[in-house]
Amino acid sequence: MNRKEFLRNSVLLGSTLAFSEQSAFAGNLVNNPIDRLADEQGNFVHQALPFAENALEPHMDAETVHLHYTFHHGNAVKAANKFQGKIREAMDKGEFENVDFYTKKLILQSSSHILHSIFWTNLSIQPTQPKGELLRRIEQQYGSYDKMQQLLAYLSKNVDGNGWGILGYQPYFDRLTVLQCENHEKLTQWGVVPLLVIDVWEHAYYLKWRNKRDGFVDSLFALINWDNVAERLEQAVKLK
Ligand code: MN3
Repeated sequence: MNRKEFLRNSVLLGSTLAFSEQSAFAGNLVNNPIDRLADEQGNFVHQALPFAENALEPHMDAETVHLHYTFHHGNAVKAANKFQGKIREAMDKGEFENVDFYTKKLILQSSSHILHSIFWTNLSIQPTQPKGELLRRIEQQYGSYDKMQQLLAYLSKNVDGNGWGILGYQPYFDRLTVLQCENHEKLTQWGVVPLLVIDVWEHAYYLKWRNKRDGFVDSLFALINWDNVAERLEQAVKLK
């Protein structure tokens, strides 16, 4: 989905969903055509969901989407802004120990914000298939789409505790990479741009799937917006 389509869909959804961020979102776009995670002053922004909260039923229930988007993601945005303010205050006072303390807190919350923002746009009411350059790279590196999907599913299901499975692009090596992330920021790799992220924190599935993380991960592949993943790859390749 390009920026115009995303905006148009947001406007269409606006009549049925109350997005307090919507006007701010439309009014403060920066250059990245997919994401707007911060405004021009550097404040973190909780951009609108690209679909209605019940749109992903039955794979993902509306209550889970509501709680996940509004509180888990939303609170990460609030916390990131709070910690960023604390860092600015501490910098003004020259209190570097406090800068260090709040920077670590900011990294966790801003990483949550980044991954959740990507996560929502990775999901779609209309299932699509990987094609073009994305599919070519997947087949070249992993042998087939099925094999890559199996690897991504395996890593996602087997995260220790809370975390994410991630298909990313590594611009330094011009290669795709499949990573397992603990919490929101651990086990990552310098430079990798996330293309497709799978949230396996319990809040992402527990209401519907209970303890069956494997079932949730397998089910999620029916919702992947591969056009969004392909668009992310197209942007990321420009960084090489
Ligand atoms: Mn989450």
